[in-house]
Amino acid sequence: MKKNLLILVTSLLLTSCSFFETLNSSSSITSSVSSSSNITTSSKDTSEEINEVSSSEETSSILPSTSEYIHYESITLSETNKTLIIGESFTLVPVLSPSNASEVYGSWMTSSRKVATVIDGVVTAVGEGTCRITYSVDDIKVVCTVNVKKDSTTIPVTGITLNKTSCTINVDETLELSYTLSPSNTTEKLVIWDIEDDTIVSINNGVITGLKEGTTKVSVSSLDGLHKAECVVTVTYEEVFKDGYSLLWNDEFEGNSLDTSIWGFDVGGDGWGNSELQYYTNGNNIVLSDGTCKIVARREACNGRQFTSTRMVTRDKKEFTYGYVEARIKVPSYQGAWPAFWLLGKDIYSGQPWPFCGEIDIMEYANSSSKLFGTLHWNANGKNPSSSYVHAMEGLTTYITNKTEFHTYALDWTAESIKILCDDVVFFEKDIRGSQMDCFHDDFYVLINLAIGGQFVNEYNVNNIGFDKTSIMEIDYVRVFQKNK
Ligand SMILES: [Ca+2]
Repeated sequence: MKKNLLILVTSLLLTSCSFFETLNSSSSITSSVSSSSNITTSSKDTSEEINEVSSSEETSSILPSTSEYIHYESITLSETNKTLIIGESFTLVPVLSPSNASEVYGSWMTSSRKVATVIDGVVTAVGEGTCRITYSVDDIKVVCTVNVKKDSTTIPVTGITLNKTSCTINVDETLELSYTLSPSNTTEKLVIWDIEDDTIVSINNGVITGLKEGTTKVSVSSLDGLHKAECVVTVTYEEVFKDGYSLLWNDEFEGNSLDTSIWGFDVGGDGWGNSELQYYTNGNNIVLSDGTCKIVARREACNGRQFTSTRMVTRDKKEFTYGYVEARIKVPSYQGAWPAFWLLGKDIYSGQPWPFCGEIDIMEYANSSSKLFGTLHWNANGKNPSSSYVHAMEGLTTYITNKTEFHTYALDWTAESIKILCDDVVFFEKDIRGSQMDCFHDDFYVLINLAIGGQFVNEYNVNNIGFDKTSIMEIDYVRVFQKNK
């Protein structure tokens, strides 16, 4: 790898991810990215419906205990005959006489769940035929006959396929299976998902999640059960491991929301000491899906800024001294992009202002350049805040092909030295045993952010920022190991 030496000791140059502002806790605007949805009905939904039918059938009538109870004389249903088309539903209502009779609690039953289901009076046509919907109170039973027809425009399903016939996922990993019905213009869009062994995977609208090691089958069927496709799912368990080290903490970004026991947010839009253009929201620009965390920057007005983004931090949650810190990250590339993965001394807001607290920049990129920066910042006279302020900075750069693809960015931090790596190759190393570098022997926390514009990228004009609506920085994992003694 090509290396460019960059050694500077200066009082104010390239302040990088350095910040003086206090935390701004003002509320952020609400916005969110909704993940793509489809029109499937999951097996879970379907089975829940059936369970509800069963339980309501077993419900016995209970008379309310009230002194003003007015007993009914007769009960009829709002309809006694109904013709429906498959997929349609309507609500049956018990009609009491006299009309001021007290409410009664009866139970609903269908004579054929293959023709129509009933839940709390809501009748849904599921298959061709005739059935009776019965409402029972005490010894009284009232009936509505339901005829279910196929719509003359019904185009039945003739086949179903899955996008995968086999797949392998890790425990806690998710994967979305999608199905295709044929003909493509079929009017019967409902499907049923099923799992052979639901202790190995779970499924929700086609999204499967590995639960434990093993192999099972996931299937999707047309509603009439005549057409079915299967995928063999193998779940593996791959331990997060580094030889000679123990895992201190990690976040693999599985699931749908950020783990707040690990991450918090720096919120605000004052430029963060670097004339940055974005407003950092309180997590509104974070999306978790498919096992990665996305920081989604948006071109949108917010609290006087024209962009929103996120700076996620482990301050007060995960702070540590020394270790091997690694993240697998994809960064965006355009004029104004400033993605960063870095660490700050934990006392930056409590007695040890920057740069006395120390800063370790593991990854920073500017604009669409492929030049990767790894940099340290500290106070040249040591971390004691009463010593005079002399910003010291030292780092190196290297060139990374395809920064928009995943790379691992890492810090190997011991009592002796700090090494910064990309894809397991050290590109910057610094002995930190000198007394002026005492800040690097104290607790730090992790920050990951996507800044837009500012000093590091030398771009201050919102019109020059090189994305239209959204820009994404994607993080597969963050892992922190400590060397075994
Ligand atoms: Ca992951």
